[in-house]
Amino acid sequence: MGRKLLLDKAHIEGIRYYDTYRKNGGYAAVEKAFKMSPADIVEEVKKSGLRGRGGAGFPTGLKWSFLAKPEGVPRYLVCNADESEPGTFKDRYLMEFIPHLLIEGLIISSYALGSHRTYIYIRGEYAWIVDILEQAIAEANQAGWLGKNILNSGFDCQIYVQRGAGAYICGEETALIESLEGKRGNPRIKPPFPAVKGLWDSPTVVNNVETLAAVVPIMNIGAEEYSKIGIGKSTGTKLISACGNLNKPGVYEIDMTISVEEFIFSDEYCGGIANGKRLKACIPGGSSVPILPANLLLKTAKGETRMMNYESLADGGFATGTMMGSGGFIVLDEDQCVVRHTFSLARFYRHESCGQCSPCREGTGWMEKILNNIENGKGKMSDIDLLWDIQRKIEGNTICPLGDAAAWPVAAAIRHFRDEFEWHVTHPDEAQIRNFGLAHY
Ligand code: L3W
Ligand code: SF4
Repeated sequence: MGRKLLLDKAHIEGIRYYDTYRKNGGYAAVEKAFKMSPADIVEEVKKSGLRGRGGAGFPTGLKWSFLAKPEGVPRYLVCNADESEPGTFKDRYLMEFIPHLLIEGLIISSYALGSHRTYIYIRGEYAWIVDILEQAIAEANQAGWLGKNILNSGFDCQIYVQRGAGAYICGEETALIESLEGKRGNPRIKPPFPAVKGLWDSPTVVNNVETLAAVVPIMNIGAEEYSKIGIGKSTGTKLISACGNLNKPGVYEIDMTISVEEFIFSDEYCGGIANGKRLKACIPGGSSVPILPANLLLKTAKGETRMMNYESLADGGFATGTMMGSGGFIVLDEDQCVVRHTFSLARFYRHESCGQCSPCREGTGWMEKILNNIENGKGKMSDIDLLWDIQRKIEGNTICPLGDAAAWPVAAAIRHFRDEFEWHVTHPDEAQIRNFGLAHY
């Protein structure tokens, strides 16, 4: 049984409410943190090895240490709760069941960064969670954990919740900042990074929900102990939202030392593939990361067992590896059609492209049309090469990572399931495709 640091108390009845949360050790981390200096907390987070849980895996302490501190200019902490990556629903679980963990993490992080006004930017569709968070913030205010002169430290802080309006792109940190400022959520060119010029041109740290919640156990058990959990540069625990053709889809907390095989097949986690089917493929980090066929999913390029951590999932680069991403683990069984699946993702990215850069605006629409043709028996063999060419021209040529996110699933699908694309072209009248790329598991 792996160690739980975030969801260990999520099952306790009433943990959503302040009194129960407090009785079960809640807010002890704030008490501990306010006895330390802000700089020492930043150091502690650096030492813990915590990496951003939103998708990029950027070291959190390092990001915090980049925060500019010009005299007389406010600094902001923004919590990215715009969880919209297909297959990703871990932050929703955390906010819904144990909201005070996030509020506690936000208070500590705000103190460490000197943010007196901290924002939670939440996906618009999570309307009921807004109510849960508002109530938790009101309870924290009532109990004196927020507001003026918290714990007689002289530090004032308030947390505000802002709902998005349903655009995936607002999960990109600079688009989120634009939206928070009341503008259309168009990503900005980086640099300058938000740590230098962010919300209302002030230095700003944007972190994912799970990242900020993880600051609580780091304070409670100390950075040294936290850094010993997990492996290598994948320290601590990670929330994984597992979905698709699984016996037990859901949100799991793992300590990043388990194998992919154990995660999919053991009863402690996903309990194997539903309906006795075979595993065909998996996207382990949200729709933006490369899909892998079962044989490459379970073993790395070096033939080693693939583990559920940042390094092992990426082993071999994009030829044979993928990414941990946001931890949205999407599993496809033998009956699923990769072409159809890729078409569905392409449609999503075309719809969500903000349209600022030509390669993304034009390329996503073009890829969607070609994939629609191939999927519906109107494709040509040359379309497969054309698709490959288009995704290559998008990758690395756009303002924000949505362009890459649209390109990578197409590239990986063609790389690993080209035979399935070809079959669609040569069998235009046949129905659902089956049994391509199956590992003999
Ligand atoms: C200061 C520097 N700050 C980097 C900061 C930067 C950002 C963080 C990581 O995309 C990925 C994306 C999605 N000075 C800095 C610096 N920073 N250098 O570090 O930056 P970056 O650009 O690598 O990542 P990002 O823009 O945050 C995130 C992928 O995640 N993804 C998406 C998941 C979506 C969700 C969701 O819906 N909630 O999680 C999944 O894989 O495609 O590639 O803060 O400012 N020199
Ligand atoms: Fe907009 Fe796409 Fe360019 Fe990102 S890559 S800024 S979503 S057009």
